[in-house]
Amino acid sequence: AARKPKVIVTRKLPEPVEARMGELFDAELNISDAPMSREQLVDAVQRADVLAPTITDRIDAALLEKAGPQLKLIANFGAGVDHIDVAAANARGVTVTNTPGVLTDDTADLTMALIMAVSRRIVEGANLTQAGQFQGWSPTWMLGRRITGKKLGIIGMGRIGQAVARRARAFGLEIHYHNRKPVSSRIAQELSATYWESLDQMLARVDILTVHAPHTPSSYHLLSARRLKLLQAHAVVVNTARGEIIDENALGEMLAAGAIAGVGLDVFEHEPAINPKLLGKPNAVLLPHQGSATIEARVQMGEKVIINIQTWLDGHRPPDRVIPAML
Ligand code: 8YV
Repeated sequence: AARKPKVIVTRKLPEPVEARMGELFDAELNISDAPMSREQLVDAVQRADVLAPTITDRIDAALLEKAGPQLKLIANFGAGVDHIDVAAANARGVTVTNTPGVLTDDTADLTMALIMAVSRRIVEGANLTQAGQFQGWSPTWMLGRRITGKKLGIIGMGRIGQAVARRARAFGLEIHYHNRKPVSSRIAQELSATYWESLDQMLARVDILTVHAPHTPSSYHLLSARRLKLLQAHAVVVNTARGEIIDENALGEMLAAGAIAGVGLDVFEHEPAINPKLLGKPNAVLLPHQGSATIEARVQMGEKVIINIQTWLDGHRPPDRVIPAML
């Protein structure tokens, strides 16, 4: 029988995924789950036929320079590939794949949870109740803002943006979106969605803003200090995409100044570090990058990694190949 390909997996994955990888490949698993150091990553790309990294691995051109000629596939565990220099990989004949689709609904659910948590002050209320500070109801106490009837602005109308729009429609929100191009008229009609070619114009009109774009050189600080200032003072900003899309410092300053009503963030500019300006604020609901953190999504992400590797081994084009033109 042919030699099994060496697949190096950089982080601990769900047990059934690791078991299947062990059957199919010469799999080197990360039992400790500690993120790989740069040295470990260099060693991995020198020995692996296939690398299965995650967001905690920086696969840049300098690392790829050090890769051995046997490295042919980077099968990322995750949808976003901003930690991988896809162009540099492709230039060396290394294919890159990701895991889209299987985390769409979970990320959209968490987005709705953040919209509700911030608008209705859920975390603040839960914390004070846990702390024994519910000392009697009052008509004017703990008032949040209604969700029904408000204008939701979506930046990035791909799979996740559309899944958020569908959920938001059921909550009576009005859908506005900014994207490189409008969605098909069928989808626009289904969602009663208004397209804004000008992000600036959309920002000035929405009550809730949510980000669902990939992080690329052109989306870095797309929400700059100047653009954030276009938001209304009662606006809520939610981000479950990538922290780098928002100028986090500017966002923190606006929050401190009361220039926006609140933020719900699952992602940060310098994860796992949190900008101190965002800490200790009751109107900032912060989560540790939990968008796709469900048992189901993690198993399906692993299955997608396996299918991409297997398809590539069989000599076919992997289903989730990422090409720079998509980014
Ligand atoms: C993961 C994500 O937690 O898929 C993505 O882009 O951000 C999350 O699903 C992580 O990136 C896995 O590598």
